Amino acid sequence: HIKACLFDLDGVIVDTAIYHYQAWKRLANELGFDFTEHDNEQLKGVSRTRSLEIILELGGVTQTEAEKEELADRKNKWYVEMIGKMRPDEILPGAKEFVQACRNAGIKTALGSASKNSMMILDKIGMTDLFDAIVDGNKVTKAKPDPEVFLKGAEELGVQPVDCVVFEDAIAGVEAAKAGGMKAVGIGEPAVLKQADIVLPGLSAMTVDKLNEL
Ligand code: G16
Ligand code: MG
Repeated sequence: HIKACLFDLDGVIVDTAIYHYQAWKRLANELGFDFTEHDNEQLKGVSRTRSLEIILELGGVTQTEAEKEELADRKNKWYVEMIGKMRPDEILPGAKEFVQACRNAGIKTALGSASKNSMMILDKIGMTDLFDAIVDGNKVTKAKPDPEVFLKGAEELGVQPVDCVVFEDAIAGVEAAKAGGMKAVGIGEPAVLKQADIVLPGLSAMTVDKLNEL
């Protein structure tokens, strides 16, 4: 019997990938190379530091640790400027409704995101109060596919991993859920999210009844 639902943020609740993309592209262009939307796929669910490393590899650029820190900060300032303008109408279809439906059914809810900016995003879209626990990039040391982010979420909720369902759009995120002993609902393409128990195009296709059929 499912007692908790844990949600990834980018790609499940909102689509911030577009803002990450615009900020990374601006950084790549300043460094003298291009960064395409196709390249951006590799960064989904990946931490800021790792994302920068991937971009520098794509551009064939080497930087010192201090330079990398400055570049990541520069990108983050542009990103924060963009998410500062986010509005509740940017919530992905059905996301708010499903999180609310879980709560109405007595199922606990948590956020499990790699982002260090998740509190700001939740505030801008007006969803902070819909989560019983928020575990994000500020609280974890090991990135997905390590299960840490979701295990911490389950712990904060006081629920066993086996009673949890994770909603994820990234391969690494689905892997993290499975590695933590949880059920995983993939948001996206079945051909991509092969490890997920079921794959849906979005949360508007999800219902509380479906939770116990997993
Ligand atoms: C999100 C995005 C990633 C991003 C990461 C860190 O993860 O999918 O592209 O690199 O957060 O974000 P920030 O730079 O804001 O700390 P998630 O786990 O919500 O999909
Ligand atoms: Mg994601």
